[in-house]
Amino acid sequence: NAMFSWQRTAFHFQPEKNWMNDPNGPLYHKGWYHLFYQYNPDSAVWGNITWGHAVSKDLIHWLYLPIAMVPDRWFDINGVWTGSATLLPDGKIVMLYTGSTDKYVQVQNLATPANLSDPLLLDWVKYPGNPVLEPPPGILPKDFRDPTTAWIGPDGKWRITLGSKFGRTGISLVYTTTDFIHYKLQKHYLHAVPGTGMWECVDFYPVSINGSNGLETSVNGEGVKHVLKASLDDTKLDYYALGTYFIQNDTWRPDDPLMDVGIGLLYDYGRYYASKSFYDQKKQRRISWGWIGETDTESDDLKKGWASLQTIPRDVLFDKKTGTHLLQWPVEEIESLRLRSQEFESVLVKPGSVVPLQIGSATQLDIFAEFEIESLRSPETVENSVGCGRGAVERTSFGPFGLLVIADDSLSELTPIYFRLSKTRHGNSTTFFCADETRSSKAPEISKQVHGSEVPVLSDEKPSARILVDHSIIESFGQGGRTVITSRVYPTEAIYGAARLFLFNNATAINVKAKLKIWQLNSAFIRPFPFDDVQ
Ligand code: DQQ
Repeated sequence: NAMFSWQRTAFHFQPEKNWMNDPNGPLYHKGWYHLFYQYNPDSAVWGNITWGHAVSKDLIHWLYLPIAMVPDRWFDINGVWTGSATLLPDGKIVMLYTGSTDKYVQVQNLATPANLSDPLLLDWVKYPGNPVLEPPPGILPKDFRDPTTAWIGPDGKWRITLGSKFGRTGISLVYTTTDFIHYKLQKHYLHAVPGTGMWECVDFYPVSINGSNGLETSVNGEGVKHVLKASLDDTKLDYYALGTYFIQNDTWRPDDPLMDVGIGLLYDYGRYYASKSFYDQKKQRRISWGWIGETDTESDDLKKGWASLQTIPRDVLFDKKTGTHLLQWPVEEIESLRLRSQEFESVLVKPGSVVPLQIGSATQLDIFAEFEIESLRSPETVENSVGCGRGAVERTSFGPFGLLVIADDSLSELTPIYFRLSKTRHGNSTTFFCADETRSSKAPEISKQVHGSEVPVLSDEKPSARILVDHSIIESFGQGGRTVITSRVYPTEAIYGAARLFLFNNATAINVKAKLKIWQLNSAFIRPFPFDDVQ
């Protein structure tokens, strides 16, 4: 189907056709990274959910494999829903996933690879005694899903947690097990936050306070904080918080109650949901994936014949400098796609101006930008305008300034990725990092929003951003990945050779000097596994 074929991406993972949502059970096994995903093999809208499967040597080039699990048993006949992998010390692999039963009850099921010596893990065996977990008393049948990777405590018992709700309070239940067949519900919730509704796709993992590696899921103790992430069904946003895990009673407490799960930080302020992380034992890092949904209509998706993508896998680390944020960064393997680069030392962008960057085609890019700010005058009024504003057209003394991405020559389509500084009456300055989709496409019936959030810019730092551009996806990482925004856009003019990149400064009281390094990125190969070539 050629409709909107330019919206296909060049290096983001997406199936050849039909619907995809959450990333499932990522793991590394015998030289291959495995990604499973919620997949409808029959249509470009959600339904008939199976587990799609793909493998990669480097997290960038992917080979599609046959579907790993289909809804074919009473305990998952209405959907093989989201789940996670656990690698056991003896080399076995345990997959726990949610099944929607013949009665639409959400239960947890166990599956294992038929043949562990198969690097491709092609065949999966569902445990005949499934389900291994049913909703406990007090939990409604449709509020019990998405088991995490298990972690093991000093008592030798494995723990999993999974999301639910109790009234309007979002909760995460904890179970212990030794054999992944029999489970015991713990007395306490791992955590609960009133008013946040149903928690989907809970993720729970340690991060190192001082180290620069990721941590295996069971690591705990000195020098470790724990991240709790919940995907809020009500808002379709992925909230996280940093805190402390108490193994004695399997509870977790946020460092800052005002920045708790569901009310504090987001992994990504744009189009992003249902993320899942895993520990990569090959490179000692924690990698997280997120689902980029569509913002067009279902009928357009049906016409296109496909819907949704996955983000570039991101390295996740604790931000030592702030102590309050995670850092998310595209895995280093993306750099293998870099072709020629161009550098711009100090491009002056005066108030109210737009400066084209002569880089040729601008559809597949890896951009680094750093901005120096020069005050022109002290502003007559100090705007109290904190936030991203109504988009990049709203001018204040200190912003917005940044880049116009996936723009055409006449600027009829463009997506500004920008900073906006707000001086408060006390003279303090806060910085917002934003993406404005409102002029990203001339196509009708597309949800176009202004996304963004505050990003800490420390006294020894300048506002900086890394931006990955891939035809219809813009992943923007502010201040080394403290604040991340994914934009799903649908250009109709700014496509292929017509796509351009510009600098802009819509502030009224500052000059901006931009320093940039921009790489053209090659396409990744993402295609069926070449079984025939091998046999
Ligand atoms: N998607 C799955 C559920 C999960 C939701 C169903 C989140 O398991 O809660 O496709 O997007």
